[in-house]
Amino acid sequence: MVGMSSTDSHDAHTSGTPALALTIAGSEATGGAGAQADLKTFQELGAFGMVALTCIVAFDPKDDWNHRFVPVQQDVIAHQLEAIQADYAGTLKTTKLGMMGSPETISTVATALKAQEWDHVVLDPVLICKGQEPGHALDTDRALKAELLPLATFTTPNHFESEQLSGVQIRTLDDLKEAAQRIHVVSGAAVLAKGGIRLDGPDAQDVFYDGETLEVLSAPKIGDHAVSGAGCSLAAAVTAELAKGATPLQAARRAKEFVTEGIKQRVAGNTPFDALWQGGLRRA
Ligand code: PXL
Repeated sequence: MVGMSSTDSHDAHTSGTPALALTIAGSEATGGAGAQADLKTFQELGAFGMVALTCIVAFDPKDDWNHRFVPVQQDVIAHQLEAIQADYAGTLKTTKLGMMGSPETISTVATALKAQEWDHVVLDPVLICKGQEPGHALDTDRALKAELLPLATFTTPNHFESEQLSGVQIRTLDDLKEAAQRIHVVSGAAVLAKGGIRLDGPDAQDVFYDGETLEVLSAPKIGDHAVSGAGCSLAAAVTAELAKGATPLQAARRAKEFVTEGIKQRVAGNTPFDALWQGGLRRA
C-alpha cells in the first residue's frame, strides 16, 4: 500500500537514543545493494546502523559486470559480531541478515545470533548470487534453510527464493499467496513474498502473511527492469521500522512505500541495472 502519511511511521525514538539496527551482509562496492543499501536505508528511516561484513562483491566491467566474490574470514566475521554485541548488549534487539555467501559464514552467524535474545531477525534469503559456484550455492541454500530460517522472525523472499523455500511454482498472485503461507508454516516468521515485476499485470505485487493477516501490497510497476538494491532496501526498511516499534504489517507497508519511491528516483550508471535511491521519500 503506497501513499501512507509520514505520521504512520513509527518514530518511537524521536527523542533521545535512536533505534538500533544491525545488518549482517556483504559489501557491494558500487553502492546499489548489500550493506551499503542497508546502512543508507537505516539512516533515512532514522535508525542507528551497524554492519558486520560477510563478504565483498566487486562487479567486473570487463566480464559483463559479473560478480567477483571474496568471503571475509570466519574469525573476522565473528570478531565484528563480538564487538557489536558487546557494545550494545541489552539494547541491540533487531538485526537483518543479507548475503552470507557460504555455509561456513551461515554457521558463524547462526552461532553469534544464538548468543543473545532478539526481538526481530529479518532474513533476506539471498540464495544464489552470480559469481558463485552452483554447487557451492546449493550448499548455501541448504545451510540457510537449516540454520537461519528457524531464527528468522520476518523473511523477504523474492520470486525465485519463494519458489525454493515453498516448493510452489509461482505464476500468479494466488501462487504467491500459497507460497507465502507455506513459508510461514515452515519458518514461523512473518513473510513478505515479493512478486515485484515478475508477475504479469500492471502492478508490482507482494504478499504479506504472518499467520493471521494476508495482505497484498501493490503499486504500479515502474518499468520492467529489476533495480539493484530493491530487495536489500526493502528488507532493511522493514528492519528499521521494526526497530522503531512498528508491527510487522506496518513495517511491510512502509518498506513497500520506501522502495517504490526509491525505484521512481533510481540512479543510472554503466551497469545494465539502475540502483535504487534510498532518499526517495524525501520528495515523494
Ligand atoms: O541483491 C543481492 C545482493 C546482496 N548482497 C550483496 C550483493 C548482492 C547483489 O549484487 O552484491 C553484497
